[in-house]
Amino acid sequence: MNPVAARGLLLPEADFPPSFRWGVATSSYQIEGAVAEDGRTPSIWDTFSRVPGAVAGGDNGDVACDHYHRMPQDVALIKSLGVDTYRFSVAWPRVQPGGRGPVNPAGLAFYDRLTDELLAAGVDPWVTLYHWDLPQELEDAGGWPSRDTAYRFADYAMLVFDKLSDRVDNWTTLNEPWCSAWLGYAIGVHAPGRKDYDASIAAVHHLLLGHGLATQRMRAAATREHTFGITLNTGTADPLTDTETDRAAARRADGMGLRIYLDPLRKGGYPQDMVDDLAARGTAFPVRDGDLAIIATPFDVLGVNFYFGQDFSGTDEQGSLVDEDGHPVVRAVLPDRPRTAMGWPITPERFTQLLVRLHRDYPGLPLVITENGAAFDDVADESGFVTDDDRTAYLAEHLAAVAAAREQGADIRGYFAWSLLDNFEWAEGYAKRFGIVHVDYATQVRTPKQSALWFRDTIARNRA
Ligand code: IFM
Repeated sequence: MNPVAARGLLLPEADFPPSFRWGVATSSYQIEGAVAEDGRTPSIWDTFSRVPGAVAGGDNGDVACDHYHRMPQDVALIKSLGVDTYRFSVAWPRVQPGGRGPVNPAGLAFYDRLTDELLAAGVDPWVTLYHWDLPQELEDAGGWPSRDTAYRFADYAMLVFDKLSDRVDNWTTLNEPWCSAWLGYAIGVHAPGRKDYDASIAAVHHLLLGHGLATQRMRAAATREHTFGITLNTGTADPLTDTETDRAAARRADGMGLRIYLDPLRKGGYPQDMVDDLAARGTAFPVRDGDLAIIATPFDVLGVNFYFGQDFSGTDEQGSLVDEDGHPVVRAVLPDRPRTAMGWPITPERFTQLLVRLHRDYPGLPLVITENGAAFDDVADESGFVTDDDRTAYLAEHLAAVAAAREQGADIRGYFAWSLLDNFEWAEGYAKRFGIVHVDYATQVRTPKQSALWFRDTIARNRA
């Protein structure tokens, strides 16, 4: 019997058609380990995680889930969940050490084996080319704020595409460029840890340019049909109160979080209100002739990563309208809801709101939920099993939210749970567990949690 039903938990049930894609997702640095094997060179996360205080517990990805050595058994685990697709990312410094020059055959061979193993298990591989592990040498040469990195990214993408495109249909260029640009270059809580607002605006543009260049080159080289896309981290930005000040703050948050990515990707240019706001701060996107056409290269699917929605206020806690530098205040206020272990509010109804809005404001773009999930303070029993009612409920409520958005017309074609495994949660280290499969880091034993069994049964019910 379904483990959740057996416990008498009442969860919302959502129905999806047989064509709906069901998957689990991971990323290279978060699970692979083996950071110095087979020619891999350091990424910005290898460097950043050595900075004292940068990562909780002083953790790093040196070993992580040791997936590099345990890949076949992890693929067997994926198969056991009944998913049809596995979304993984490729580590740039493994495939092209240093981020430029020839391919490293030993590094690329890992993804070649992974692809074959997945296909043999009847699981469709979904490749993300960049999930934050920039080769350190490219950061030393300027990183994403440097225009050259966009061209280096397109070259690297082609190395992977040339090898895997005979077997891989689904290609995502970037995962969550907002995190790379904002967390990495503006506020410095992610690698490479820079705090330079102008650099982060340049990074936004060069990430998007890299996406466009890579998409153009992969499509031109394709000898059969592929699905190309980009994944954004999305949320909702509502005004805390119905005042002009709070509405302006929500507009700015939505602009920086979503529209500065989706407008150039789908509408051919940066939103004018954000261009004006940046001009008022004395900065601008470093656009050159032809860039916007490259960025607006058509793509086939938008990957949507959703965790929670937020409200925004245009005043700080003391009531001031401007911050210490004289810029307008944009203060996130978390809705008063139960929270996950990350402190993130649980807001499934805002997921529906977001998906319907994406469908309305960016029409004609199929959506796939490439990440959704939650960290909770799991307690494993002696056998390693975790009865994670909280995570199971989170997944059920968010799947119901996806179904509700589909009923309102949003073209949503699939859903990936984040994450397959407990893993290295960036600045939070290993303390935060997002997996639907528990990992005992001392032994590397994997044990599906209740949520994994529920997800497996939900997929089977929808297929039946
Ligand atoms: O673990 C991350 C992932 O790498 C990117 N999206 C959000 C997840 C949870 O924070």
